[in-house]
Order: sequence, then C-alpha cells, then structure tokens
Amino acid sequence: MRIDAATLFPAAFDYLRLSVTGEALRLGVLDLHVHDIRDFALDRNKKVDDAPYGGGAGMLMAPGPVARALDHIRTVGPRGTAPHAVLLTPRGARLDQARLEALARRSWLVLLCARYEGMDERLHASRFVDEELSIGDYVLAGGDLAALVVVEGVARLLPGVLGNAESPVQESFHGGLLEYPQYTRPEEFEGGRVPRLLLSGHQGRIDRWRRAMAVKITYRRRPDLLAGAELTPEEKERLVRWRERDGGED
Ligand code: 6GU
Repeated sequence: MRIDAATLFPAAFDYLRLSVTGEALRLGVLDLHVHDIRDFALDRNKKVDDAPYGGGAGMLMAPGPVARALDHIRTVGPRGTAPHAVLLTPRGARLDQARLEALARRSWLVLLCARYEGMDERLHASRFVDEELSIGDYVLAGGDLAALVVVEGVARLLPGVLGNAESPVQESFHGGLLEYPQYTRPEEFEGGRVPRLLLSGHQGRIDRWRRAMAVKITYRRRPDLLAGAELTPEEKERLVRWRERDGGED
C-alpha cells in the first residue's frame, strides 16, 4: 500500500519508523511519502495560512498551497491510478475498525492534515477530498496525530505485518467485542493471581471462558457495541437476563 501524507509538520511522521509501522515500512508492505505543504507556498515567506473572511479568531489554511500539494502528489503516484484522499478533521465521520479495514483495502491513500482553525471550505467537499475522518469527539490542534492513528491502524492490517495471512479481510475487534483479560508471568502479582483455568491446559474451557469474559466486559463497559457484535443465541439470552437483573427495559 502507498500512503502520501500532506502536512505542515513532516517530522511528526518520524514516529512511524517505530514498531509495527516501522516494520511495515522495512518490509516494503507500506510505502510512505510525506509532503510538506509549506513547500507549495508561492511567496517567499512560505505563507500557508490566512485570516477568515467574516472575521473571527485564528487563521485558516489557505486553499492554494494545499491544492498544489495534492495535485503534485497525484503526479508522483502510480501512473493511471487515482488515490483515495482523506481529510482529517474533527468534522469528519468517526473512525472505527470497520473504516480502518475499508481503508486497508485501498492501494493508495492520501492523508491531508488540517491545522490552525481549519481549512478553507472549498477544500472540504471538493475534487481533492473523497472522505473526511475524525478520530473522536474532542479537538486536537491539527490532523497530524489523527493521520498517524490512521496509518498505524491500517498498517497493522496489511498482509505480512503482525504475521497476518495474505487475506486483508480482518475480523472486527474480536467479533465486535472488547478484549478478554490476559495474564503473563508471574502467577501472583501484588496479591492478584492468574485465574486457575488459564493454567489448566483445557484449551476448550479456556476459549469459552475468554469468550464469556469478552461478552461480560463489553456489556459492562461498552453496551453500545453489543448491537453490532456477533453473538450466539445463548449469549443473547444471557444478555437478556443481565439486562433484566440490572433493571433495563428490554
Ligand atoms: Cl482529524 N483533527 C483535529 N484537529 N482534531 C481532532 C481530529 C482531527 N479528530 C479528533 N479530534
């Protein structure tokens, strides 16, 4: 997969040399190109921002340098192909695992990182942007960290990274459930013991326990996820009982 990022802070992308993304880069599974939007400013002060029409605090990213950066990227990518361009903005659709999986199936992504108080509206729904994404309901100073989140989330899904099979199809996180509790050595730590079942060697029982714990933790912490989870009829019955016990309506 090829990813081109357009940013005012190219150094932020050095982070991707570490860990899983670093491995993806070394393996050549991920081909990352970082472009400094400031290089596409035309004046000698390399100005990329400007004040908003209508007044108000803060500065906006001017459309010119961004548009030139994106036009440039299109010319350096693989011939005859068009990238899928993503604008990172708090206004975008909320990123989740399903969206990461969809992005991981693309062969060429462009990530556009907004800064300052945002970008000129004419860049939003435009020939330059196919999709707008946010990484959550809070405000960051810019889209760079969000772009790093996207790259790491996508990279770990690519074939060959993390020992993934060749198939890019990935399970949503554990069938839409939160992770079950895990333990490593030592067997006792600050008074907490590893559940005996995990030491028993009964793999079938361990698998069933893990699954039951995943359902229980998801019910307690993120009941909103259960609607989209893959549950057995028995698990659904269990949920009905828990909801009755906890005073729910259904
Ligand atoms: Cl993509 N950008 C900014 N500036 N803030 C965010 C975000 C993006 N996602 C969540 N907060």
